[in-house]
Amino acid sequence: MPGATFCRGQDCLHNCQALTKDSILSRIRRAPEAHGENKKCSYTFLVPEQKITGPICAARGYSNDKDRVTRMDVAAVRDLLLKQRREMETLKLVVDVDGNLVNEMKLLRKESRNMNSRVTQLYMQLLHEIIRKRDNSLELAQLETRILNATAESLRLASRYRELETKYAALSAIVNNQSVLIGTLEEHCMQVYSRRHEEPPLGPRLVQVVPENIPVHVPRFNNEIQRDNNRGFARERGSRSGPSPTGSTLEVEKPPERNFSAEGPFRDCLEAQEAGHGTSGMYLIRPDETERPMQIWCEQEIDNGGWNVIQSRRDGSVNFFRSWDNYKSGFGNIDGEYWLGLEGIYKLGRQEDYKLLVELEDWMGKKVYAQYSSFHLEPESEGYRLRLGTYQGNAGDSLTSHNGKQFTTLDRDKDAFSGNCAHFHKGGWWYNACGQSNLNGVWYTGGVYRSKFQDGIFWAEYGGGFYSMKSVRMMIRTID
Ligand SMILES: [Ca+2]
Repeated sequence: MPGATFCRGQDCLHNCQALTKDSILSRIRRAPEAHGENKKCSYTFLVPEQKITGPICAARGYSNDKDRVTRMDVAAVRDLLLKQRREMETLKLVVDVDGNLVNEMKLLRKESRNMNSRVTQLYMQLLHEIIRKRDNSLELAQLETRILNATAESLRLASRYRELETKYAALSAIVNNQSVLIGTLEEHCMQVYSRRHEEPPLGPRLVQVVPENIPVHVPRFNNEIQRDNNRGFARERGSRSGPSPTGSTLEVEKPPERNFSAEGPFRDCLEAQEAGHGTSGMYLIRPDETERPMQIWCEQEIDNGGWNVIQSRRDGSVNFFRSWDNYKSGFGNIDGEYWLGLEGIYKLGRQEDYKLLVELEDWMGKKVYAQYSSFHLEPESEGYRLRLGTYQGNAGDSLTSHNGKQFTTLDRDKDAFSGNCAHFHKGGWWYNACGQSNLNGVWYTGGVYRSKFQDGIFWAEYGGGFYSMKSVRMMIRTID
């Protein structure tokens, strides 16, 4: 077609789509001038000015050629539609991608919020921990202060305790010295008195310390022991409490059969044990060559049993400041405090080889003992002289210095002291001049005692002369 614009394929479409109908027509009209006769165009298309929004129908018989829709127009429109569809798809893809991005964004925001919340929580926890640690450190500091204070206090108390101990030792030494001094002065006084009057000095004032009901004269040996009829087995019916009346002789009645074995009396507690009596208690014994049986407490439950208890102190219920005859025959309550009697101990001790056990208990409840490998007494004609073997134990040896000494009482002075040791120690014992032990002394409460004389129940190696033991037992047993 002469004077028309020529193009091919997509380039043609591209170049021509923006042209208006008038411009195209004008170009068509101007074309022959520009290009000459030999130019050809394979397609001719007209684009209406209005925007194409729907299908375009190319009606045959279109009245105006200028307005007629050609195949080219349709193809161009199709291409345009295709291109728009592609663009729409591209846009849809872009929208989809954007939607995913939005979702991801939402998720990220949510995670961010969660993270913020978690961070806040952790921060609060951290603050709490910091505060708690500060509180703990404060408490620790307070505790350390308290410990330091307590330590200082205990050190102060320990120091004070040492001071008191030192003072106590000094005071004890003073008391001991004073006691010795008093003894010396009394001796000196008696010597002066003796020189002036050339007659024996008066004895200690016995009336003040010896109860009136102590027998003055006991014609012959008997088992003059107080009995408490309130308690226990092997108790005699109708027996008295308290010391025997002066000059009376108490017949030892055999207890009811139900309390004692019919096999008794025994030679000693070991024989009773061997006869099947394994319980500690009161038994009747009759040592060899003895006319009358006597009561004794048998300790069958310590150290294999078979122990004959010859002396017992535990509550101060019996007065031990007594005469020779009392000490010879014995006194007290078999199930309480008592002294078996020198004659009984002598007769018991000569029938076998015996050993001695001294059991001591202080006021803190601590028990200690002193054991001697052998023990017996010489007869009355020898003043019941003490014969001891070697010591072993944990109480200390406070009896060996009395070994070989005769027995001294208030009314029979056989000690090595110029005065009467029984007067100072208020008991009966194998005094030397005077003693390292005084187990028949005065029963004081509480241990350390205050007295003009050293007259408590003391065992010098355990507590010294001014500590009175709470309980004491002396017992003898056949040597195995
Ligand atoms: Ca003397």
